[in-house]
Amino acid sequence: MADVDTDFNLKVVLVNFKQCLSEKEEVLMDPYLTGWKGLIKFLNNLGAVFAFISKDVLTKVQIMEKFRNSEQKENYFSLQSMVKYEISNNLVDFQKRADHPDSGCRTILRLHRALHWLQLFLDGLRTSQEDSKTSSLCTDSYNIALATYHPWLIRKAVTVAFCTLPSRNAFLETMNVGTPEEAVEMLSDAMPFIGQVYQLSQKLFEENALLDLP
Ligand code: 1PX
Repeated sequence: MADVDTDFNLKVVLVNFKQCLSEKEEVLMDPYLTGWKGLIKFLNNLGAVFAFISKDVLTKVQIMEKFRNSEQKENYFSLQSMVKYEISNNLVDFQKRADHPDSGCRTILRLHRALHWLQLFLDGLRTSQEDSKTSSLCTDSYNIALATYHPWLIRKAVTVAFCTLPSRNAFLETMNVGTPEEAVEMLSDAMPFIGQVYQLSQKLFEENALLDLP
């Protein structure tokens, strides 16, 4: 029987981040969430040791999908409309998680930080030597983008999981876009869009003092 996921590759997933960018320089929610769902599939393929990570991302995507399927869906059309709506209606907990523990803003902030990790990691892979260690690239990016936001236990578990990652070239092949060289080329094409999504979101969160939400 044909594998239903034969056409599923990282290029298809990363295109979603290009589609997030609207003409008005907004970040559109639906392709953002679709991109994350694709990344979850990749994460699941990397082995059971990554299950605790993919479960957390999935929970966050589901929180956002609930907003997109609610009566307020238009307010969650883009990251910009979400921020405007949640702030002007006092739907964000700024000091500690209380009345609105799962606001869209704090949920997207977690994904936004993780997107920074992804950007650094894929850029590291793309520009590294053939004999570079995937686990080191992963750890370096994690230490820059995410580690400060995670407690000790998670940092340890993450470090153990990274050690199970395949070599650089084998990892590039799991992207399912051809040879390692072709994967590197695909990443070079895709990374600017991820960078733009990250920058626009960062600006939005910065301007609205949302970068430290509990
Ligand atoms: C073929 C290449 C594609 C690779 C795709 C990989 C996609 C990985 C996406 C990782 C997303 C991680 C989201 C983390 C969100 C987060 O920070 N959550 C924590 C805080 O949330 P809370 O609601 O409690 O405030 C939460 O506590 C975290 C739980 C689990 C640990 C998260 C570790 C993140 C490590 C990121 C590296 C992923 C390794 C991928 C290997 C290639």
